[in-house]
Amino acid sequence: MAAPAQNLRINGDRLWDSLMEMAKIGPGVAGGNNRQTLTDEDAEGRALFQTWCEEAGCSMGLDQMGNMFARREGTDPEALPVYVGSHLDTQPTGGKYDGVLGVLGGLEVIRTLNDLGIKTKHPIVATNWTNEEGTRYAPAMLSSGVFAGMHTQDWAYDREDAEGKKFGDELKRIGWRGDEEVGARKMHAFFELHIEQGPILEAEGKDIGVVTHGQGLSWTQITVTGKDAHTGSTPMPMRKNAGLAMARILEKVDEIAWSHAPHAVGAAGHIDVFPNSRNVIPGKAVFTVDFRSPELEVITDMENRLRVAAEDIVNEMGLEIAFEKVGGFDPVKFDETCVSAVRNAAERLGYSHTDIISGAGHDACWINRVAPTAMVMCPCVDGLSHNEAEEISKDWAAAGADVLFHAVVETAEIVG
Ligand code: HGY
Ligand code: MN
Ligand code: MN
Repeated sequence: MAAPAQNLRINGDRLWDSLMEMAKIGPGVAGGNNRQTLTDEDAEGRALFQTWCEEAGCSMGLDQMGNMFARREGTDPEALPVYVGSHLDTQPTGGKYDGVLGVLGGLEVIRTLNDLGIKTKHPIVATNWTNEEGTRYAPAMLSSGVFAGMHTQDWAYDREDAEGKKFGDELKRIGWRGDEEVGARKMHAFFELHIEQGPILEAEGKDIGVVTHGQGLSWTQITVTGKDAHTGSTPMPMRKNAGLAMARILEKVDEIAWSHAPHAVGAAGHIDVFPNSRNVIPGKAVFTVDFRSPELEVITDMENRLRVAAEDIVNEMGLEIAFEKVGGFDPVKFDETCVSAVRNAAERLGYSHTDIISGAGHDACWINRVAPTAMVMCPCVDGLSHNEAEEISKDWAAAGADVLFHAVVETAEIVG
């Protein structure tokens, strides 16, 4: 396939302006974003994205999980489209670029093709996947997971947030539940641009990460049950302290992850104690253990060792424990042809680049199961993400979008 000419570049100013415009929707309290999935702010961000796509001449599609598809026609309407996108939903203390760069980078590919009057054989579809973050509704990458056949739509619709609101009801409430069957769309390929969310590219002075693999993820929600009691008048030997048991288990999580250094990681980001009153010994603790590794057998080992250690801790303390797997996916190897398109694009454009394994999960990890898929990464400042201080440079954004443009357009086959 003919590659785009080396001098073809996206419009970095326009991309940056769009990022800053989108960042005004669902602002955080410290310069980032709180645009959680299926909130009114999510709906507002979707509407802005749709307006921009329609202004770029795209026809819009919406499926029953709220996944958004903005299609730019190709010269061969029968040719399977090249999809390009990510997610607009953010963490509660999220940054302005996690996910958003990939959605607006996809739109920028279309805008640039329009500017240059370039036709491609395959249509190109800019995409926004619903609920990538998995914060309000576990698991992460929920809707790309339904699209890839990893979850049923009914199961997804029944997922509840902390207030007991169901996913399907909230999707309908915000007015973004479409009619299209989820997963009916077939893809020629899928590309996702994303910030690295880690320190490697910046530390190595590389503009571009050529993502060859994604590490696997395991989320286990643990419920420890003890007994509410007075923190003052209850003698220490009589206590059934679920909070203490959780603390001891979380020490084990850290120890187990370190035992598989340097690549495995482990922590708990979701932690609730009940009744969470200053003078009540916690009778219940609910928390989610997040283990990750590029190797499936390491993930399995960490899960098994944690279960044994946690059961020993609660048995010794006379408490109860329950485990529920609430998310997970195996390590991913992306499509070599698509990965080469990304690497060759970086080379052609003169951007420094290195192969990298994604530490974070992405919609591309599920879409890779149903279509040839690859990712492009750009650095982020101090490797920081899932923090309102998340920051990238305009040049990094433009470089990532340039490489995305070249990989997508080469795969979509320029016609004229
Ligand atoms: O959890 C993840 O890796 C992604 O940011 N949702
Ligand atoms: Mn993301
Ligand atoms: Mn994220």
